[in-house]
Amino acid sequence: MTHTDTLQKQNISFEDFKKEVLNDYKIARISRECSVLGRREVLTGKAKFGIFGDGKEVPQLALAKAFKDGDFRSGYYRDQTFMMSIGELNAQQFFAGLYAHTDIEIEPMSAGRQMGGHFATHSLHEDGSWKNLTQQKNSSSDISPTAAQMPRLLGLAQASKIYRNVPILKNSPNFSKEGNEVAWGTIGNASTSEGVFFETINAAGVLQVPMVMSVWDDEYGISVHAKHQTTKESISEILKGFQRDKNHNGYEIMTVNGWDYVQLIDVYQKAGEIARATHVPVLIHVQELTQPLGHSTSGSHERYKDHERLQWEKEFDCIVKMREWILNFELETSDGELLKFINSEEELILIDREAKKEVANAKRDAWNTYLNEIKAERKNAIQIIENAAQKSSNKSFLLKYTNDLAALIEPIRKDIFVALRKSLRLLKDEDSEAKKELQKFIKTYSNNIQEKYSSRLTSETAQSVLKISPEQPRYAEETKLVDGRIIMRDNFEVLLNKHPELLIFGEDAGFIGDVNQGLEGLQAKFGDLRVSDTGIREATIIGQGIGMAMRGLRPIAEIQYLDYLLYALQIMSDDLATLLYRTYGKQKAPLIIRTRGHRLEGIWHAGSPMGGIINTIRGIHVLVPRNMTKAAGFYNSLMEGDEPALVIECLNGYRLKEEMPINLGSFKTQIGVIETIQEGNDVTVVSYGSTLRIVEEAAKDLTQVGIHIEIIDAQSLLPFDINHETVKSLVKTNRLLVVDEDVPGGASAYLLQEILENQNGYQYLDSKPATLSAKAHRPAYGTDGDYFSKPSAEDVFEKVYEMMNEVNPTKFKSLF
Ligand SMILES: Cc1ncc(C[n+]2csc(CCOP(=O)(O)OP(=O)(O)O)c2C)c(N)n1
Ligand SMILES: [Mg+2]
Repeated sequence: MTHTDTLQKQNISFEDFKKEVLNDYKIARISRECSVLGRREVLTGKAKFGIFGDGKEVPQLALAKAFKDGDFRSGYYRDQTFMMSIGELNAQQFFAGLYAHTDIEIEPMSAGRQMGGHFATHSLHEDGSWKNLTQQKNSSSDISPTAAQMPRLLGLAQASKIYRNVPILKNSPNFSKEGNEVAWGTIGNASTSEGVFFETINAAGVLQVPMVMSVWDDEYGISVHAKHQTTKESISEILKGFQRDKNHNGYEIMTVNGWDYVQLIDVYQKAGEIARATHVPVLIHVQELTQPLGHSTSGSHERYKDHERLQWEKEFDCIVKMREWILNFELETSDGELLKFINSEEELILIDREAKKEVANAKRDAWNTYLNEIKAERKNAIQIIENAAQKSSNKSFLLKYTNDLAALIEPIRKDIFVALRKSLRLLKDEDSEAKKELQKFIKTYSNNIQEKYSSRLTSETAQSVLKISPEQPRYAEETKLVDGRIIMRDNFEVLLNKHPELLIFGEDAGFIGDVNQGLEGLQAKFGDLRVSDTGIREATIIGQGIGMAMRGLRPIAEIQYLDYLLYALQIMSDDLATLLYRTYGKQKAPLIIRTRGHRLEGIWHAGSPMGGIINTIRGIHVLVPRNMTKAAGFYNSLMEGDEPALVIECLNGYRLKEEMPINLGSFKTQIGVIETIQEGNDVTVVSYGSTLRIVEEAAKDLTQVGIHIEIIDAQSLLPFDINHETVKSLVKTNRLLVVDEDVPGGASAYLLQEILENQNGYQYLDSKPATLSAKAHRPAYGTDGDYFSKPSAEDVFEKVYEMMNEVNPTKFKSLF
């Protein structure tokens, strides 16, 4: 393409084009200078770690030009130039991120929670409500695991398809203008080796969604060359089969050199147009990129790149090339005038100098702002300790703490807290007003500061699911008993009518209405975009859900069986569970994950790995309803809130009879609240899900021998019993047994910690607290396999009986 074409295409005058080019050059220089100085800040100890965008600047300028309001990025740590180019990151903020400044106004990417290079924009107001995402350029918050940005990217792109094609959603002014938004992905060449990359590429090709995927190819993944990463050493080469043709949908695949500013602009414009207009996904393989400063601050690339490669990288550095292009640019107009961007190199040297100066100033300002805040806190702390020292017998020791603290040139909060807390220890045997002041100061300061590091794991807004008022299911006078799945189905139908933005999808969820027919007939009623089948690809089913939820939709992503959640667990753990936390509440994805488990037979059908799940997804609510009415009530609650949750239905409950409520879609099961389903005085038995039926069976047999257990349904594992009701049962029974089907020390250990430690249940116990779980191995197949692998009613009976035998051996004679 010629330069005249570029001008004509963009319909701009030469003067405007020149301005844009020089402005782009300056952004690239600023970005590079940030990388250079950023690296130095880490090497001199002011920041912990640095990973920068050097060598990838020019393609990002082109990407930014094609990126429109309403669009979304899902990318990785190299994209600082793009963020600067769309106006969402300046040099001072860049350094604030590097220093981990904890103020979201100053460090807008994550309030210091993420290491630098992890970018985000703000989708939410302070109260958690949505901003108008169509009026801003959006970047979903980056995460570190390579390729983990991919599943979410699929959902971000799919949202446009939904907004364009679901008539009832056509008018969604906060989120879409007729589905014209493109989701732009970026990934490093080596990260394309990850499974989720290929899974996402395939799924986007199937779904035909407006996703433009850029691969920044610098031939390396840290030290490992492309020959160890990618077949044929080329991702565009091996993805050729995805190219669309006359007869098949597919991708548009483009390749371009990362130092070729003009070609890049052209390629990105084209890619944007195709994806935006037709929703055809595009892959752009951006080749011949470099890493002038090496991979990150933890090493040097001279160790693994040979002289020739290093030499080539110098020559083909994209900024060097862009500079050459600007210098050599000449355009002759039709009347013979010679147009140039600059008259002499001096002009570029001036820009280089300005960029250097601006970045140096920004770095200094960011550091001072960061440090002054901490110095002010230090000043207060020193004052308080000095006051306490005045009348203390340990005065000299205390003043040593303050002197040492005052002497630190670059104090951090840890230094201040260590001094404060050690000072208090020195005062433990003394009594003074100043000591009380110190105690008070530590408490208040600690509360204020801990908030910066630990708040917003779950919603703290008015839409928190914990604030939703409960509503009991109501029944007609003439009760109607139906299969549990009918309650689910009819409740989902009401929800789909009530919430136009609700979508349900998963393997077999569409046409047949899920394997247990809880969605029977709903695709026919609501269309195949709102109730849909997906491929067998759990990680990207969750990714669809995350991305769509980040754009205002309310997806319910179905994972067919609990055991197969493991394929999705990484994305749930790394992305969904951390989203609100890692953005300091500036992005959310209220995704509901629906699955079914418990009481199945076999190694991969146990349906019980609860400990593993709850310990990896803190930040997502985990709900374990014992029947379908409870489950439906959870969905009704979750739809009123704005938080992600995992709901595990009982696989053996779909055909069990339950009474049909009349207030479908509105009765609500409270989240974080237990239910006592049988009262008793002897032992408190806590369980959840299908195991409760076994406990109930054992309870009947125990009654026969004069033992009355109190049965508590946990219902909600994350959070568990926020009102601390369980301990009240212990006050009565003084004995505790937790039963589940997980491995020993799994979710049962979690419940023990909650009850004994958090609720102080230990003080009411007269017997050793106990758990009854499955064996450590996964359950063997068949009924006997199940009986000898998981707790049975007999096991529960004997365990409880044994506890009572210890209490009263004459009344409850030993069984063995
Ligand atoms: C799942 C996972 N494995 C390993 C790492 C460590 N790691 C960070 S970056 C990186 C190399 C990525 O190379 P590439 O995708 O080519 O991106 P580049 O850094 O070259 O731009 C590795 C192995 C990680 N972050 N996540
Ligand atoms: Mg690479």
